[in-house]
Amino acid sequence: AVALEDLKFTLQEVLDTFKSCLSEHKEVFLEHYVAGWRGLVRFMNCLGSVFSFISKDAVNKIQILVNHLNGENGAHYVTIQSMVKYELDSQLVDLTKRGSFPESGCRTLLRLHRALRWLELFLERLQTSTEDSNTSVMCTEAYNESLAQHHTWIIRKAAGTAFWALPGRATFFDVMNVGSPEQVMAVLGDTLPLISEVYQVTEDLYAQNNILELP
Ligand code: 1PX
Repeated sequence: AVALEDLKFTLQEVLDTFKSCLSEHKEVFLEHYVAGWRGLVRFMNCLGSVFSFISKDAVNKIQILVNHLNGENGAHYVTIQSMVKYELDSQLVDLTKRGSFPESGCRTLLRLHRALRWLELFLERLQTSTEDSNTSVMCTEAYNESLAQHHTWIIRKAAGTAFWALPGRATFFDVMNVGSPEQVMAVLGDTLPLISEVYQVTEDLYAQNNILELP
């Protein structure tokens, strides 16, 4: 019962944090972005231990960003926009090959940003799915269209194997604990546009600064 209440709280929190991510001038608050990811990771942890190698990497990247936020230059990390400007102006980013700044905010956030695209594609599929749709297939397709293109063969193999351990659609909806399938659809309908917008704003920012391929 405790776990289920946690989940309910978590999914509501995910929804709320992605809502609060964007400022009125379409800046993305790093604190809320990171909080959104925390919620997603908590949800993923409830799906089983086969996903722990994925959540470990996500947690690691979240922590790097939190350290920047809480560090002495934290004021530059309030929004993704200010972070990019600060790190590029101060030459704190490895642009072509890995070197002195393996933990730059820019390259770290880029990994989560790419994963957000996976999430967008997966949730889109979930939203248009029917009772007999297969979550593993939806997850694999979303992955192949997004993150896979940035992963090595070994990671793709490991991820592909983990996807087959995903619970089926009905269980997946139960675990979300937001109510009937209709209510799940409503939550998805609420969340997806926000996630898409946060994704697009970040994507445009990275494209404008020519940093979509950071090593
Ligand atoms: C309502 C549905 C919610 C579902 C929530 C699921 C949250 C998923 C969170 C996934 C976060 C993954 C971050 C991956 C970042 C990454 O690409 N890292 C790689 C590159 O990093 P590097 O520092 O070396 O440049 C790194 O090599 C990654 C290793 C771990 C494997 C990553 C596989 C990603 C699969 C994503 C799909 C998650 C499926 C969860 C099932 C629901």
